[in-house]
Amino acid sequence: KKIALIGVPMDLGQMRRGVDMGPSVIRYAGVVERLEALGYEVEDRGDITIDRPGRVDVKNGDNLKDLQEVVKANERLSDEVARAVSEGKFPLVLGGDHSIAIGTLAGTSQKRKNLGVIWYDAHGDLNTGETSPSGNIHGMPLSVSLGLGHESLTGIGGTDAKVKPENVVLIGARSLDQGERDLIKEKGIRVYTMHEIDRLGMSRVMQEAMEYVNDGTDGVHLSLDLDALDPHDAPGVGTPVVGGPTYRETHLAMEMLAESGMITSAEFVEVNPILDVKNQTAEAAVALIGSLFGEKLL
Ligand code: DIR
Ligand code: MN
Ligand code: MN
Ligand code: MN
Repeated sequence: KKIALIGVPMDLGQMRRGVDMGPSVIRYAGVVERLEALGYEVEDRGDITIDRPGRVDVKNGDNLKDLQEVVKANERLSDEVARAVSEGKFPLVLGGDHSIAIGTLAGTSQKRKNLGVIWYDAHGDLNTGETSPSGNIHGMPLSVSLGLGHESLTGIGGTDAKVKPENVVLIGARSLDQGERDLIKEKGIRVYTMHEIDRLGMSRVMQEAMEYVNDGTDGVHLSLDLDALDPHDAPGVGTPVVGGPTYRETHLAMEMLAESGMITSAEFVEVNPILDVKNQTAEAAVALIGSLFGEKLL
């Protein structure tokens, strides 16, 4: 029961400053103590170094903002995650914006060649430079991990695709760009939008989603974007979307994942204290991490 905690103070994948303080405020909200109380040995490896350009939000000719800096940080993160996995530790990555999932998945997939992925997010993060309306790389990490997009991103941790489309499930989606919808259809990616959550309930959705990603895979990664939650429960995010799963529903999802024992790596991203209300979103992240690692009232 060993966890390697890795902070990634990245804010260059999107345009709201402040999400680089995510790892710091999640630690401040007591993540290490919470996990230790559950009996885990937590090795806090500190933060990955982010190169900071003098001017941020600079798009290159391929509609990618701050590409070089995002690539460098994700290469470092990939190495650090791969090291944790090879030492038999559970990598728990704290963001930072969601562009860091590129490095987490690149690192995890060094060992796990048939990785399942649960993408819990209001968004699809399935854009490429060609389809992105924003040029923000935090809207692209899942497509990059599928091997799509700019080669300096898809090449991090090796040129192979890190994840197969049939091993991915999206939960909580309610904002998808046209190119993302097209890609979901083309690849047949499984998506539980808010419609399915409303109709079936979170319990049934999680049951189905877990069966789906556990089938034939050699590990399952949870990528949890705090903007998946309804903004009432997680206001401290850069791109809130109304009408999301509640704090309670998300706890249920984490508790079901804990009971299944299938999760082998995880990341919690997009906590932005500048936009938050009294660290509520960081505290939600820590409480959800507690549930994911088996915390129970009785
Ligand atoms: C939008 C927003 N689809 C984009 N994406 C976000 O910029 O690509 N992902 N916020 O979490
Ligand atoms: Mn999102
Ligand atoms: Mn499968
Ligand atoms: Mn996201």
